Amino acid sequence: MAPMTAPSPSELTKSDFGDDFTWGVAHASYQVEGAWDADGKGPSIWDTFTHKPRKIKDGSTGDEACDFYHRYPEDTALVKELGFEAQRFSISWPRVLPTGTGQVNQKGLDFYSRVVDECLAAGVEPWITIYHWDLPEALSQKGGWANRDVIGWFEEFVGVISERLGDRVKDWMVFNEPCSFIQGGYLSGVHAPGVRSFAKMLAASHHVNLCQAVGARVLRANVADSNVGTTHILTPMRTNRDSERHRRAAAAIDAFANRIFIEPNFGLGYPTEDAPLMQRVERYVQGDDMRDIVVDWDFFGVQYYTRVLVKPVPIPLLRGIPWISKDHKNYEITAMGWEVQPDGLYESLQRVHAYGKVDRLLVTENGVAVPDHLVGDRVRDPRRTAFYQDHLAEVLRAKRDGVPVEGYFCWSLMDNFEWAAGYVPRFGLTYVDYPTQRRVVKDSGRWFQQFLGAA
Ligand code: IFM
Repeated sequence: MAPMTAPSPSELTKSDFGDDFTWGVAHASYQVEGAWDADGKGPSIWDTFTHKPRKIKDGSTGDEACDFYHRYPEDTALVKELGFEAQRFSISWPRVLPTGTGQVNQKGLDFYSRVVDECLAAGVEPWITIYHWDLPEALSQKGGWANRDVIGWFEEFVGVISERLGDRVKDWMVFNEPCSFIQGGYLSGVHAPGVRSFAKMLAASHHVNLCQAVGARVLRANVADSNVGTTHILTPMRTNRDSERHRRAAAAIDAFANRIFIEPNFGLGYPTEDAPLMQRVERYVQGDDMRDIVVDWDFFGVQYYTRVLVKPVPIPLLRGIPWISKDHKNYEITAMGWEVQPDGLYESLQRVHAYGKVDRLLVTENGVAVPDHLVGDRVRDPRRTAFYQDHLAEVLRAKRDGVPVEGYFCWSLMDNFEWAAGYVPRFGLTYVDYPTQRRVVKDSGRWFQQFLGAA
């Protein structure tokens, strides 16, 4: 069947997506919770990283963030008010296990139990991400994701969380975007823990891939009727020249950014053919790893923000791995400097579907940062509304072309701490006035409220 063209974005209706489609919002512990040292929480790598000078663009930290730790009832009510039926949040590992293993911090665990109860009482499904980047500092001191012992540490963490929350939470994602926290944390060093090492990046990649399988196994053992998936950012790679050199550059960066974190769990091994340097990952592969790494996901979470244009530029740190450039001339640019290319979402969904390894896909993050201004009690953000409409049209096109997409989560419910970029980029459907912590629903949030039939 020939692919359909995207439906007209402004004419979309909720019913186009079907009754079983899950509509949700997403956020993550370090980006929203604040309370960085409250009630027995241990430090995470992001606490350490942000407390160092010059790591974050605006010099900020997540110490207070959106104060979700105290405001989760109000924020959960907002999820409901806007018409979403699911709230995706993550667990801060050191809030629950302050030094990463051993002694459990009951107050930390109780907090997540209260968030779950709050969701259920509001009629909002809690969707939990086990790990969204805030490793306990104590474990980082021992090498973090680059130390193979992380497999046992992670197994313990997933066990503690799932035993406590698995009676009420059925929908789980093991990781959020391994590519981002491994490449950012161990290769470029722009994210915590700020390491720059090709070898450690490879070791950490393999360990995370093994932890995907360990996490899925523990969740399935502890949670009756579990729905277990994971999430990956998909970044389609483009070239602007039809040369063999450009094609090989795009294939190599695609292998490092996308395939290295997806294909081992699908039982396809590491994509070393397109990226010969990746063969060095074999140094970290032991015994039955490549058998144990395989996961039969209940669902696969696609996260999509932009596509990139690849240029074959050798960078010494990356030892010849081609890196990327942008083609800003032709596209609208977001506050993150990313090009707006909705059809890249269609392409990413099709790509995952084409592996033939997962029966159900969800878009577990998609959204945009644009410069927002609070004027009185209103934030007019037509560019964000248009972004969502255009991307939803691509989701629907994929669905109509046979991709089993079953849900869509906006990034994000509210403005929050955007990692190395601090608080300047605002991704929320809700504006956060950080000095007062007041929430103001933006026009895009009101659009969703209407679209979802909650206005
Ligand atoms: O804010 C992040 C999120 O933590 C992971 N996915 C991308 C978002 C926007 O950069």
